[in-house]
Amino acid sequence: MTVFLVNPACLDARVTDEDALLVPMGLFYIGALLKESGFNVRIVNLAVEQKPMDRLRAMVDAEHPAIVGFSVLNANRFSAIEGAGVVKAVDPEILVVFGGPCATFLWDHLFTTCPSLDCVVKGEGELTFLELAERIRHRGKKQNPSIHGDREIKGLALRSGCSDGKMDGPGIVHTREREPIEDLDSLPIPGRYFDLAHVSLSRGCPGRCTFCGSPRFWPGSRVRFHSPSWFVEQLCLLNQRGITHFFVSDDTFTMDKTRVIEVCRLIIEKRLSITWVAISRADFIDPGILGWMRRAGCTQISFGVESGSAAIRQTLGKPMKRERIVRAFALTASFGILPRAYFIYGSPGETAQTIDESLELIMEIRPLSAIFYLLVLFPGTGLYENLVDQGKLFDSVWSQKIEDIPWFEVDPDLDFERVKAFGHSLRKCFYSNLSDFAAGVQLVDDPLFYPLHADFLSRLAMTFSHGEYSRNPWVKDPMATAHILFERALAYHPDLRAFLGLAMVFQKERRFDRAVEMAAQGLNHFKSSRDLTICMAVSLMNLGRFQEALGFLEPFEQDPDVKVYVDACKQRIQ
Ligand code: B12
Ligand code: SF4
Repeated sequence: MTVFLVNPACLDARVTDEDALLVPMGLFYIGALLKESGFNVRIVNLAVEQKPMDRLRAMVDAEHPAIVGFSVLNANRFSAIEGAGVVKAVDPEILVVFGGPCATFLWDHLFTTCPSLDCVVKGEGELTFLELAERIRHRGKKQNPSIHGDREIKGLALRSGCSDGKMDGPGIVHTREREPIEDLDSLPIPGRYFDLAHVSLSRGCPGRCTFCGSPRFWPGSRVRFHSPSWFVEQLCLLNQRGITHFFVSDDTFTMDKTRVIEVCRLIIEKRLSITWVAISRADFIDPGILGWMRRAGCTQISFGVESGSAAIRQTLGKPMKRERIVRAFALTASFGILPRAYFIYGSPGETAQTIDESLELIMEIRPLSAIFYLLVLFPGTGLYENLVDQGKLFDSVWSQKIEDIPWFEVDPDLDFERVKAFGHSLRKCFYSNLSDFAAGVQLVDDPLFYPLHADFLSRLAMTFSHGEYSRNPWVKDPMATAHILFERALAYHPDLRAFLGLAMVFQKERRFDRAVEMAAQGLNHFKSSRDLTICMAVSLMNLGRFQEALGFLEPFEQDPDVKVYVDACKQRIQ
């Protein structure tokens, strides 16, 4: 029996944001469990299709799945609704299921607006969906969508007449609530069946942030974990298939220090050559854990700072002490892990004064990366539910073609122009001071970390010389910053990226003699580096030293990229 698991497309086109095109991790978890139970599973990513509905129609027509499950966020709900219609138009007997945060909190609205929707899986989806699929496998498609059986399937909302259960609203019944999966390790490893780079060690968060859907989606303050060995086994499997960089997507990865250190110990013991980034909170960071994380390949930790105003942090449900935030950023950077700050603006109570406080905090924490989000509302968050309770907002608002609701639209004290100006001043402050933050970063003086410091500084330098920061007009003299950082890197340890980067900076400055010197120093350490060799040859060519350049290029003559240079040298020598 075939099951389709679909990632619908977001409403707004995202030209540069590849994140929004990714299949959510939960679909891989569900897919792995179904595969292990003998189902034929197809992951369908509509977000990357030019004509998503045509593609879906063609696939359903060709493969006739028994069930099509859509992973629904608020941003992609219209694509899910349209997709459901497409599926039913091909074959009305196919069971259409919605799951994910939007389906969990907005099931009522979705049943009303999507006649093709048969049932909603609320919350954690693996076991509910598996039982549903098994029921259909045993009873056949014809009897669906009656989920009737000897045993009720917990965790569902479905149209009446489909099952016994508790009636809620016109024609919708709910089965009993499903208990959380106690042993997350009992789930098959998604990486055994699929290629994915987003992984997680836990489910849930002890936080209570009022703008975040996580606390109500993964209810209870109790966080559940995979064991370190399960987690690292998945990394190994994925790494064997060529994935070398991971996004650890736990809400607060460093919550259980002992477990995280064990994860790091296993990564180091297995000599996994990977890099990874994680998300944490300033109150779950200390030098012990950072040292382990850095040695195990962690290159960046993101912290939700949210605001420089203590009052706004309180309103947003994150009453974190300022000193803790400052300390977490300094500590993280000192271990050569890039500290990234998430700020939110346009919050309840936001004024020019609170924005000034955020600007001051930016100057104090000196983040090396920052993302500034406009506060938006989603169902299931404290802020949204309060407004609904007060009768100021209704779920019917989601009939409009919007991905989310900016807070300023419901706040008489704010308006678009003011909020836009707030965002502008935050971004300007960060980017125009970034060169100073980066050049002045203070690192722990421990020889064990010197090679890692060189790696960190040269990566950071690259973002100024060739990456994101090199193109940002607010960033002051990015090349000079790159130069300082590459030199600092080499003062710690011979680092291939730093030699190459510095040689390329000299090339850009047309100081080819210095570029040759730098490439030569690099080649002393990294003799077989193709990139350094090419850099050396190109610098020599610019100095008119074609014969020497040819000497460097000849070992790589077969490489089509190199052949151009070889031919050019030969021409000039003749
Ligand atoms: C990591 C993450 C991302 C990663 C996702 C990487 C990946 N490949 O998974 C990235 C950075 C790409 C991302 C992007 C976005 N995200 Co995000 N993300 C998260 C985060 C922090 C964790 C998600 C996660 O992996 N959880 C663990 C897995 C196991 O859970 P899951 O994927 O939700 O799946 C489970 C259930 O939801 C359910 N389920 C899910 N789908 C389905 C489908 C079926 C058929 C069934 C039966 C069940 C089911 O069962 C699954 C297994 O138990 C959550 C917050 C949170 N803690 O949940 C926000 C969150 C999901 N993201 C959110 C948002 C807004 C976005 C963006 C729209 C942001 C943007 N403006 O672009 C984009 C949209 C991306 C897209 N594909 O459409 C919101 C969604 C709010 C809402 N109600 O819609 C959340 C809840 C955060 C918040 N603000 O509260 N995100
Ligand atoms: S924002 Fe982060 S810390 Fe706050 S509740 Fe959500 S996941 Fe937890």
